[in-house]
Amino acid sequence: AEKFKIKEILEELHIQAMNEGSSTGIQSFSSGEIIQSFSPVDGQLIASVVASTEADYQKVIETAKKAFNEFKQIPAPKRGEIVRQFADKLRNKKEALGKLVSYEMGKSLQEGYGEVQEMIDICDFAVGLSRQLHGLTMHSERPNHRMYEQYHPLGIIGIISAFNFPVAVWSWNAALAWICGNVCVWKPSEKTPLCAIACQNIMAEVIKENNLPEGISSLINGDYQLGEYLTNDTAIPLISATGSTKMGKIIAQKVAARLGKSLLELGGNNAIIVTPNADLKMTIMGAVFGAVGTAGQRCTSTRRLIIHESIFDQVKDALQKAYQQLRIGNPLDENNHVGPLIDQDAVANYAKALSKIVLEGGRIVVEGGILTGSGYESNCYVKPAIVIAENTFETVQQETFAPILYLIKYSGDVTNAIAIQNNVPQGLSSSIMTSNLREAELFLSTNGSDCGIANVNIGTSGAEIGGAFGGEKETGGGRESGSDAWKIYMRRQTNTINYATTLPLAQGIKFEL
Ligand code: UN1
Repeated sequence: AEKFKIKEILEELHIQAMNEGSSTGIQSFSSGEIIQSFSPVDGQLIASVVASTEADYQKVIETAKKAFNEFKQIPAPKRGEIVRQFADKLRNKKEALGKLVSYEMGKSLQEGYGEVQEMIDICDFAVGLSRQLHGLTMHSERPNHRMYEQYHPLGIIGIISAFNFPVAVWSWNAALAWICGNVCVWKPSEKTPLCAIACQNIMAEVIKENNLPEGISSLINGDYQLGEYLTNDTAIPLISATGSTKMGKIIAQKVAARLGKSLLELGGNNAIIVTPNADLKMTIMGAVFGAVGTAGQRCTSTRRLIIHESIFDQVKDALQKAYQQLRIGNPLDENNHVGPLIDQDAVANYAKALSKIVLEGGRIVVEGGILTGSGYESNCYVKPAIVIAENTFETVQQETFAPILYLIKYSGDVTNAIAIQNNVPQGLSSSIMTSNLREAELFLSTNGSDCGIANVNIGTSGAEIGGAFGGEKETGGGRESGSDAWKIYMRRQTNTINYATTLPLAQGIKFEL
C-alpha cells in the first residue's frame, strides 16, 4: 500500500488550519478557542483550528446578507454553472479529500471516496435542476385571469452537519441551496473541522475565479454555541440540521419559536426483515455491510435484523461465520473492513449499550470488546457485536452509534415482522429481504414500513442521492438531496393576474359601489 502522507494532503487541500475557523469565501479569520482535531485512526493530532466567536459569527452573517442580495439576481442556470465548476474541482480533489475524510473521521478509504462521489453526484443533480425549478400554472375560476406559482430564494441557509458524513451531507444541502439562489453558512461537527475547511477552500476558489460575492459559502467552526447563534437568528429562514434526536429536538423548538423553517435529519433505528423467502447470501452481505460499515456510525446503519423463526438459526450461524472474517484496523488499509469509532466517548457508549443489554436479557452471539495494542493506539477500535434481543428492550429502542446488531425473532406472517419493525421511536430506513411479491408489496404499502426509506432486497444504508433522503417520527421528518427536496430551500409565491377590464371577485362575491 502506498504510504499515507497527511502533510501532503493538507497542503493539496490548502489547509492552514490555525487561522481558518471562520471563512466567508475569501477572507479567513477567527478569534475564539482552539479546537484540536485528532485522528481516530492513530490518535495523532492532525491540526488545530481557531473557533469562531460571536463577533466572528456576526461578521459572517453581514457578509452573507450582502452576498445574498447579489447572488439571488443571478439566473438559476448560471448558478448551476457555479455548482458545475465546484463539482469539477471535487473530481480533481477526490483522492485528497477522500483521504482526509477517512483519516479525520475514521471511515474506510473506499467510503471516504464514496462520500466525495456523493458530493459530485448531488452537484450534477443540482446543475440539471437549476433549469427545472418549476412551478405550476393553474386555471383561474375567473374569466381573463391567469394564476401560477413561482419559487423564489429564501436567503441565508444555516447548515449544521454531523461528524459521520463530514462532507457529503453539507453538499446535499449547499448544492441545492445555491442553485435555488441562497447563500449558506455551515457549522460542521467540531470533531471534523478540517474536512469542512477543505470543502470551503474548494468552493472559495470557484467564488474567486467567477468574481462572485464573498459570502455565498461561509464556514463557522466551533461547538454547539455557534449552532445556537444560527438557530436563534431571525436572519436565517431555514436551518438544516443533521445529528442526534436529542440535538434535533432542541433545534426544532428554538427555530419554531421564531417561526423559522427547519429540515431535520436525526436518528435512525433501521431494521432488515428477513422472511423465509429471503435470498440468504444477499441478506448476509446486506446485513453485515449495513451493521459494520462506517463502524455502525451511519444514521442508516442496520441496527436490527427481524428474522423468521424458521430460518433464525441458519441466519445467525451465517452471520457468526461472516463476522469471524471481518478485519478490524486502520481504515486507510483497504484490506480492513472495520475502522475506529470517532472518539473515546463513542467507545464508552458502545460499551455501555453492550453491558446494559446483557442485564436486560440479551444473549451475546458475537462478542464485542475494545481493542488495544499495536495498531489500536487511538483506543477507538471496537469489535462488531451481535446480540439476540427483544425489540422492547430499552437498549434496542435507542440508537447507539456503534457496530452492535440486534437479532429479533418473529413468527407467523410478515405482518408480525412489520409491527416489530415499526415499533421504535425512529423512522429513517428499513428493508425487507424476500422474493415473494406479496410480502414485498405489503411492506411498501400503507400497512407496511413507516420509515422515510423502505427497500426491497437491499440493506438499509447506502441510499443514492436521486431520492429524497430522510425519515419520520423521531428522525425529524425532513427530506434532503433528490426528488423535489429542493422546494424547502425556496419560498413559494402564488400569483393571480387579471387582464380583464373588470374586477370580478373569487367565490362569486358581488361588491358594487
Ligand atoms: C447519514 O448517515 O447521515 O444512505 C447519511 C446512506 C448514505 C447517507 C447517510 N448515502 O447510508
